[in-house]
Amino acid sequence: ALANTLEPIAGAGAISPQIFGAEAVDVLKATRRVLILACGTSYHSGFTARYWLESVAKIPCTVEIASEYRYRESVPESDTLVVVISQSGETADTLAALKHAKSLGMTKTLAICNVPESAIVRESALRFITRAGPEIGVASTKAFTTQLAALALLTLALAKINGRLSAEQEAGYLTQMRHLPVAVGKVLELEPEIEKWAQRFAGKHHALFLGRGSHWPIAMEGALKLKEISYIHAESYAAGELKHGPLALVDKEMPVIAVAPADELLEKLKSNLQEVRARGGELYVFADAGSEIAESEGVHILHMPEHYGMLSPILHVIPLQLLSYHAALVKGTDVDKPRNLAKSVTV
Ligand code: F1P
Repeated sequence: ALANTLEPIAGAGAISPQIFGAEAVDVLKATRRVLILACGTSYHSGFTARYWLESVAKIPCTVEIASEYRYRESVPESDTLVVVISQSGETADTLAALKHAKSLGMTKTLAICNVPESAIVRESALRFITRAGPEIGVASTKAFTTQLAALALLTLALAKINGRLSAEQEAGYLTQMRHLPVAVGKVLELEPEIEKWAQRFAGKHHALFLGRGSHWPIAMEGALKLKEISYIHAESYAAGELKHGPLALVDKEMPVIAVAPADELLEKLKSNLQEVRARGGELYVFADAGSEIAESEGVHILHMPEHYGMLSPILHVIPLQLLSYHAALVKGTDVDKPRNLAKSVTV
């Protein structure tokens, strides 16, 4: 059954054959909850997947920052699938968190990783190799989008195995997945506009990223990318949290970047954006085709080519990556080798 779900994608080279193995099917069948452990960008892909696992596969999911996990007295739960996510497969904190989970008796482990011969893959019972190709720079970009694709497939596999996916829904999701490269290509065509926006960030020292639902972790990733490669201090918040503190930071010097897909949370997000505008904050909004948000004084809008349903986070992160990249170019920082950061954090 799993092979049937995932086979069309295998043709696109995105999935390791190991996941089709009988062992994987048995593990997924017995999975009642998922614990995701990861650091940095990989943590953000896990955080996005939590929304998918809960809403599509109806499986409870916890996402933990791997560098902290082992310092908590967490209570192990049976039937848990531990998913560790790492671009490099060598991140010491993620490896330690994985070993810690195993020492607590959670031995059903799956690595989502870009490097097949890595410590984290060796330590995991199952592996899903993302095959994004080597990341040239320190900051993860294509590793992130392929992690999301892998996690979407894992969600569909769990949903199907547990009888949560109709044949019609499965066909719909897989069509969307197959169309993803074309959709990504169209998003990349927005680059010249994003480059113009980036010019406005040259003199900025702070930025705020807002999102809601499954796009909150995308806002988090946008803020992380901007920090990592342009050294602009950036924070991200679930948009509803704005009034609980961060609104105090907003003035005309504070650019506010909003991830605004045309989903059921858009109306709520729009009222958060009005709160920002009322304090003079300049808004940069990544909306979808069809999102009714009007451009006005201090409100800049870019429309994504289409709304992409469950997989929308995969598309919405791309303009944020491009914005950070161009902001870094404008500031003259080294986008491939940011100061103080290492490609794999092995200590
Ligand atoms: C985790 C990570 C990256 C970040 C930087 C430092 O790496 O936080 O997300 O871009 O390279 O390490 P990994 O476990 O995904 O390899």
